[in-house]
Amino acid sequence: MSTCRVCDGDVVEFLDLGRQPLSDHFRSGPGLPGEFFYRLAVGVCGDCTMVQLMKEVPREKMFHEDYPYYSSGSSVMQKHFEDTARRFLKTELTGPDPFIVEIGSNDGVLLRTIHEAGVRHLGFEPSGKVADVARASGLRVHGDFFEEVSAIEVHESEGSADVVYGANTICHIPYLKSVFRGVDALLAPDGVFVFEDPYLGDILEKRSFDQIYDEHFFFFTARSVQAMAARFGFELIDAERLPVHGGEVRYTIARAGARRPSEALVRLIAEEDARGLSDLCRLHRFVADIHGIRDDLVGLLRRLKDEGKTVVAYGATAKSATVTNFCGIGPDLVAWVCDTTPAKQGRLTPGMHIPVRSPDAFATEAADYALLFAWNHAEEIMAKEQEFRRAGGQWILYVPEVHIAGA
Ligand code: JHZ
Ligand code: SAH
Ligand code: ZN
Repeated sequence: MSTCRVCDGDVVEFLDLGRQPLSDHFRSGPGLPGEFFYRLAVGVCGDCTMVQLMKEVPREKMFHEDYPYYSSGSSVMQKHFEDTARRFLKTELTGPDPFIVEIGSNDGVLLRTIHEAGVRHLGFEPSGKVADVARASGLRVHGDFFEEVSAIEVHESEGSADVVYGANTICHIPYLKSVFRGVDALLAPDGVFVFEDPYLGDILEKRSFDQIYDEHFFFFTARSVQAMAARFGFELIDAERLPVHGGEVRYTIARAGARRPSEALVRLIAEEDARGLSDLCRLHRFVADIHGIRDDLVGLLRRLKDEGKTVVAYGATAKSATVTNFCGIGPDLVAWVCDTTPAKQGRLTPGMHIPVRSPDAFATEAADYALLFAWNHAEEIMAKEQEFRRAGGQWILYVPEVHIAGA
């Protein structure tokens, strides 16, 4: 049992993914001392239905100078954030001196478009090198964690924000009470707090258990976010399903009573209630699914090894740390993994120590099979790696079940 980080209710554990390393910690050598491990387990709050990790990893261990995830690494995601920024410019940032604050602005993938439009902005980004990339393109970035104290400071110097936005960041923050108090201090009376994160509904349906790792602390539903917003004097007014990162929802929150809830929100909540998304029996079925995927994937990789096939992987994702460490997949089953991120290349994956190489190796060293760790970018990756298939290569996917693509 643990205590809910939103409502202080009792959280009941339903899934134990065992001993796990930091999902974005790529080491330069296996002999290096002191790799950090923790027990990755997930529970559901009996009171407010929020699904959450049983224990948090200290934030400085995850988000620091050398944090290696660069949001602009996917052209589909670049387009997604450009569209998102344009929408804010059109619908919310229309007053005389509009101001948008982004929580987790990373390399500036969203704020770039805001800046080009000449609109006042500020990113909160504690991870040093990714923030520097944003600063190099002229963006204003505060190198701090967003929480109550830092939000109040920014409000004192910059005034109220019309939009507070966070993509793939709010679900990373266990101290959400402090975040909501910060948003309360910073947001204009008719402003909106908008965030998008992986959707529990998609995770259960796609059995994408790899969305569970140290950085992903919360697994939201419209129901749980609605209850959370109300607790802090806000109101959930819209929920929009998004296709990115394997299925997300964008939540729009306003001050209580300030805006009318949308039809789409009412529909999504009704659908969630019908599916019983946070019922323990539904969650236990998910746990059984995960064990099936582990058996199938390890079985397939062992068979391919016995047949003398070469297997590599594509995308040294944070998500894949959960898959490799939970399934026990090391360099004996997957020779190496390719990734476009220079900060990951030449290093080893967390825990299982699979070497990371540049995609050049993928083009020159024809493997028989490629395990697609970045399955959420399947379309983009398969489109640019068509030669792999032409040369006889095959893609292995494990979402929503273990299969060979197109087979
Ligand atoms: P991708 C990270 O998760 C961590 P990850 C974080 N916790 C989160 O929530 C999401 O991002 C948003 C590479 N790649 O996006 C780049 C190629 O090599 O699935 C990345 O290393 N070639 C903040 O790491 C990785 O794959 C390509 O063509 O699970 C993709 O990581 C493309 C498109 C990507 O997120
Ligand atoms: N918004 C981008 C980045 C997601 S990565 C995208 O969707 O691709 C998550 C980012 O949040 C990391 O860069 C991390 O450093 C940052 N982060 C984590 N906790 C934070 C906090 N409390 N305040 C601001 N940023 C935070
Ligand atoms: Zn709760």
